[in-house]
Amino acid sequence: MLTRFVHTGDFHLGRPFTFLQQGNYYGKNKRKELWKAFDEMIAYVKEEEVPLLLIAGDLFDSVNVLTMDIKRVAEGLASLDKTWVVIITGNHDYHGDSSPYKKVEWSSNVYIFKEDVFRSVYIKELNTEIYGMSWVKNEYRAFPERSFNSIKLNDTRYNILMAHGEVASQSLYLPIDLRLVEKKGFDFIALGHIHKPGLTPGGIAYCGSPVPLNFGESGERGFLISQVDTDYVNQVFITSSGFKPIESRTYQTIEIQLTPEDSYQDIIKKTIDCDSQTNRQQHYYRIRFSGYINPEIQMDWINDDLEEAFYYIETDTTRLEPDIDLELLIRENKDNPIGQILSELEKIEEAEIRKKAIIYSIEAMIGEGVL
Ligand SMILES: [Mn+2]
Repeated sequence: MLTRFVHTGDFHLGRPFTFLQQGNYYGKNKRKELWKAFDEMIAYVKEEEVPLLLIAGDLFDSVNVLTMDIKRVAEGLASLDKTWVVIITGNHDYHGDSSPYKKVEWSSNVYIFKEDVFRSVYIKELNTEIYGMSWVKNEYRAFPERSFNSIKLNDTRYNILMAHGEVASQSLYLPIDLRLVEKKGFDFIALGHIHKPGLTPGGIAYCGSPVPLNFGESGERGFLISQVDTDYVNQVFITSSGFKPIESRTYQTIEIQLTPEDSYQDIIKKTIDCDSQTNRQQHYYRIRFSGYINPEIQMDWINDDLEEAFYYIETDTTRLEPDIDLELLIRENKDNPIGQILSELEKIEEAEIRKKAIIYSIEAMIGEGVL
């Protein structure tokens, strides 16, 4: 009887994180963090004696990951002597000629789907049948509908579907039609590929990436744990799923509004005040400045001046505009070359280009001490 199972995937193990700063100090930390999350997931499954672990694709970041990394995973899974592990491959670790799954030996508790049509594996002691499709190349513009339609579920078993793709009508990454897969009557649908975790009341789930991989991946991360109860009267299974968070450094994008009254020190203070000291020393921050700034202030060194206050910081000043009264400037300079340049630039028709041209010239003139 199946009592509980864990659904995870999209670990992207072996990803060579590159950060230009500080001799790739961040990349090394990120790599360690990914392995720590994998080890935590394994430790949870082991301690809780979870009988089934589903890995829904992109366990590895590419087909070129180091063999030592693949062995590390194989050893981790082999240590789960009370757990069946079922794996499908994704677009990153597809099962082609150089498949990472061909490079090492897998223990007998691990089952890997190796075809790009739906097959199933029945685990008798859990009365559970798992249907899955793996990637064997790096692009699927269509769902393997014919093999899916030929699936005939045995209702006395707990039935799981595993697929790695995108819920969309068109995609290069295996488009999945939810209505089609829902109709079949699976007890749980374990999806991979989309890194944002999501769970519907009908038991369709994206487990998400257990560790966020970039600034696009905000919000809580972890894996899904489901509890299965059997309603013997009505002969149905009742699945309740929840999210088990894994702690890791998160990505924070913060907008900071500046005004022309802000001095350089005010800007530094405003930025540091965006979060607590503990958080700033823990997470990744992308600070986006916007609004109007005193044109005397140069933002070229802002990142350097803030880096000690943050574990990681990057700053974006492209939305900032210098606070300049253009009409006044043209009027005051109407009899000299500065005024002539500005009124020439004013004739540019495209508004966005006109604005940029005027701002850059004024900044250059301030920089040269002409203004
Ligand atoms: Mn993927």
